[in-house]
Amino acid sequence: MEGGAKSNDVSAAPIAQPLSEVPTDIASNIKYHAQYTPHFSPFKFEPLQAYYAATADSVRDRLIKQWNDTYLHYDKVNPKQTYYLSMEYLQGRALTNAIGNLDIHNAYADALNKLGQQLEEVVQQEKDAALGNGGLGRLASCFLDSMATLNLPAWGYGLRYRYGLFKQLITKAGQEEVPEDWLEKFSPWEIVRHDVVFPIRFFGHVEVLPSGSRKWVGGEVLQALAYDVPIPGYRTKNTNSLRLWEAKASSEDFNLFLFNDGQYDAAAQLHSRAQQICAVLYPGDATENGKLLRLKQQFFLCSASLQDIIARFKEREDGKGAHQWSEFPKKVAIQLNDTHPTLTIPELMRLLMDDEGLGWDESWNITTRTIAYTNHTVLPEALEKWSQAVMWKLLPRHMEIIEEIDKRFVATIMSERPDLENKMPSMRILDHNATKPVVHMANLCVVSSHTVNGVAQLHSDILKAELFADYVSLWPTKFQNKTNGITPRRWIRFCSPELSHIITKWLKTDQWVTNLELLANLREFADNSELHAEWESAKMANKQRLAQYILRVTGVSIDPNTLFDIQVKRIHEYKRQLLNILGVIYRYKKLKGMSPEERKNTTPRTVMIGGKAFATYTNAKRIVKLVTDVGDVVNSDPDVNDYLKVVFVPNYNVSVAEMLIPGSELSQHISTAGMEASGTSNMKFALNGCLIIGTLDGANVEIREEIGEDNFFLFGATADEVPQLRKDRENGLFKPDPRFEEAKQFIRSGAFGTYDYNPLLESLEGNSGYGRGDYFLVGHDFPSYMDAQARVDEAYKDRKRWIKMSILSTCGSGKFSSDRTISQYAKEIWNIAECRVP
Ligand code: B1H
Repeated sequence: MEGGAKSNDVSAAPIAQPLSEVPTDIASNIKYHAQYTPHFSPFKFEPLQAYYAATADSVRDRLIKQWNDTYLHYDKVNPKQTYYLSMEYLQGRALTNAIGNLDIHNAYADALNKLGQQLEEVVQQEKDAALGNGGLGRLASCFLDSMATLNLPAWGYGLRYRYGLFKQLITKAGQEEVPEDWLEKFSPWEIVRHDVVFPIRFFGHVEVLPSGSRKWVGGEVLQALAYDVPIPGYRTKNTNSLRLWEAKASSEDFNLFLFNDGQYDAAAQLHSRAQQICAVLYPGDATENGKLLRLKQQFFLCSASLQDIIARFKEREDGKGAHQWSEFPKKVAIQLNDTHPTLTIPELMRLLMDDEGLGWDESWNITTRTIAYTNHTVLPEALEKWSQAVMWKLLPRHMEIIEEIDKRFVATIMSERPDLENKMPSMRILDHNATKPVVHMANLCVVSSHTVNGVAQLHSDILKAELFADYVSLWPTKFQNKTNGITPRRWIRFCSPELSHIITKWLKTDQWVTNLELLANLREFADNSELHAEWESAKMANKQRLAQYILRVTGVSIDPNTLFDIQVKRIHEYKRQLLNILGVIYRYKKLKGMSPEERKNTTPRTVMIGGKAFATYTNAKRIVKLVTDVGDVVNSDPDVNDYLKVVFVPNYNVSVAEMLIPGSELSQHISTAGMEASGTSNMKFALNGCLIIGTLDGANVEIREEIGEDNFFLFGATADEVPQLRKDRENGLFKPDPRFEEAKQFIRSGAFGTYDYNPLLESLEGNSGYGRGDYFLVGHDFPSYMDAQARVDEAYKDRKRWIKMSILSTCGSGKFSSDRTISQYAKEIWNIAECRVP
C-alpha cells in the first residue's frame, strides 16, 4: 500500500506554556518526574532512575521549550536555512552537554545532591549515542553544537540506527564485536514526530504519462518517521534539531489474511524489510545484499530529508502567497557530508521535475545552486562507486536522471573544452568501459555542486592537485578549503573543568568558550610559575582520574607520574598504530638490555592505544591483538615495569575520549603523509595541553603552524615525497634501519606469544601493492619516528619546558574551534546569517 502517509505537517505543535503542575525549582522538578514518568516504579530513586526518569526528563522540558521557541522564530523570520545531511552522527552522551549549554550545571548538581545523588554518577548511566564510525560522524556532531551556539538556522538530518557502532570486547582472541543497544531502555533525548511521515519508494519502474513527463511508480513503499533530537546552543536560546529518520511500514502493509492463514512471516514482509533499513550503522558491504541495503539507507535519508525540506519551504513561502521555485536556493542550503548522501542530487531533480512539473534547466539550476559537497578522504577504497545494475534496479528514475546529467556534462566538455577530451574517463560520472559499469559518486557530486571543499589545507590542496585536478581547470572557483574544528564546549569546558577554570582565571573571562582565539592571550603567562603549578596540578588530577578508569576497565595499574602517551582512533593501517607498537617493542627490548642504573635515566612511560577495527578488516584486528599481547608481556615484566606499561583501552568511544584526552600528555597522529584528510582528535589533544608527535599530514600541518614548530615532535616523509618513496621501494632501493629489523625480529622470536603475526609482518615486506610492500611506509619513517620519540623523552625530563610547551599547545588551539569552521561554511558556502531567538 502506498501514498497513505501524511507528508504535510512539518512543524512542531508549539506548547504555549510549560505544564503548570510541573514545579520549576529543579529538585522538585526532578522529584516530580521520578514519580510521574512511567518508565520505572515510582518509589525507587537510584542513579539509573535519576538519569532516566528524572534528570534527563526534567532537562528535556527546558530543551523542548527552547526548541519550540526556536522553531517558531525561524518560521516567522523565514531565513535561509542550512540542512546538513550525514549518514553518521557520533553524539556521545547528552546530559552533561545539555546542562552545560543551558548553563544549569551547578543547579542540577546541587539539586541531585539534595536528593542523595551525585551528578558524576548519574551522567554515567547514559549510553553513548554512537550513530557513527569515527571522525566524520563526530565532526557532524561538533558542527551541530556550533551551528546552535552561533544561532544559525541549521538542521542536521540522519538515520536513527537501532544499533550504532558495535561495542568492542577485548578477549584472549583479540577484538570481539557485540551489538551496543543504545535504545535498550529508550533515549530520553528524542521526540518522535508522529505527524512527520513521508513515503519512500524502492524498485518499481518509470512510466511515461500522456503529457510526456515521467513518473516513478510501483515497487515497494516504506514510510520515514521523524525523531527529533534537540540541539541546544551554548548560553543561547537557540535550540536546533537533529532529525533522525526511522523506517516503518504502514498498518495497511500488514496482511491480515496471510496472518490468519498462519503465514506469519509473509504477512509482515514489508514490516520486516522496513526494520532492516535502520537496523545497523554501515552494514558490511562485502556481499551484494549488504550493498543493496546500504544504498537503500542512503536513499532513505536523502528522500525523506528532501521531502521534509520542500514541505517546509512551501509552508513558509505560502504564508506570503504562492511559492516561487526560484526562491528555493535563497532559502535552502544543503551540505552533503561526503558522498554518502549523493542521491540527494537526482532525488531533488526528480521531485522538482516529476512532482512539481519544472523543466530540466530550471531544476538543474535550483539543484546546483542548493547543494554543496564536502570530501573527507582520498583513500581509493573509500571513494564510493555504485554498480549501475544495482542502481537501475533500486532507483530506475534516478538512473535516468544520472545518465542525463552525465550526457549533458560530456556534451558541455566536448563543445567548450575539447582539450579535456582525453580526461573524460576520469571525469565522467558513468563509466562504460569497465566490465562492471559503476556510478562515480564523487564525480556526480563535483559536477552537481556549487562548492566542493576539503577538510584541512593540505587535503584541499591534494584534492585540487590530484583527485579533482581536471575539474579545477574547468571550474577554478568551485573548490575551497574548510579546515575542520571541534567544539570547545564538549572538548575542554565540560570534559576538563579543572583546566577550564584555570584558563578562565588567567584570562579573567570565560569568553574563550565561544571565542577560542582568546586562548592566545595566555601566551604572556607561559613562563609564569604560578600558572605552571596550577596547570601541572590540573593535568595531574586528570591523569589520576584516567588511571582509576584504566584500572577499572583493564585491571592494569598505571602510575600517573609516568608520561601518558596516547593513540586513540579507528584502527587502520594508514593511521599506523603498527608504527607505534613497533616503537614500543623496540623500547621494551632496549629497557630489558639495560642495567637497573641505566633504566633510572630513562623517561618512564605509559603507552595507551585504543580504537575499533572494522569487523572484517583482518590486519587491523591483528594490530589490536599485537597491542594486547605486548601489553600482557610488558606489564608483567618486573624488570621494566616501573619504566614502561602498555595498555589497550577497550571500546574507545566519545565518552572514553572525554576521559582520556584531558589526562594525556603526548598523543600520536602518525599517519602516512597525504592519507589522513584532517584528523580532529589531534585538535582535541592539543587544546587540552597535550603535545603531539606527528607527521606533516592533515590538520597536523596547521596545528604545528599555530602552536609553533618547537612545540611539535615532527617526523616522517612529507606527502610529496611519498610517491617516489613507494617507487624506490618497488625498485628495491629501500634500506631498512637496523632498529626496525630488530623490532620485527623480536616479534618473530615469539617474545609476545604464539599468535601468528606473519601476515602483519609480511605487509611490511615485499616490494609492491596496497597492503603489501609496506605501502604505508612504516619502515621508511621508523628511524625518524624513533628519533622524535627520543626528543620527547628528553623534553619530558625538563618539567618547566614541558609545562610551557603544554600551555603553548592550548594557546595555539584557537583556530580549531568548530565555531570558526562553521562561521566559514556559513559565510563562504551557505550564505546564511544568524537568526537569534529573542
Ligand atoms: C573520514 C570517512 C569515511 N573520511 C567512509 N572518510 C565511511 C568514509 O562508512 N563509510 O563508508 C565512513 C567514513 N571518514 C574522516 O573524516 C577522515 O579520515 C579524517 O581525517 C577526518 O578528520 C574526518 C572528518 O573530516
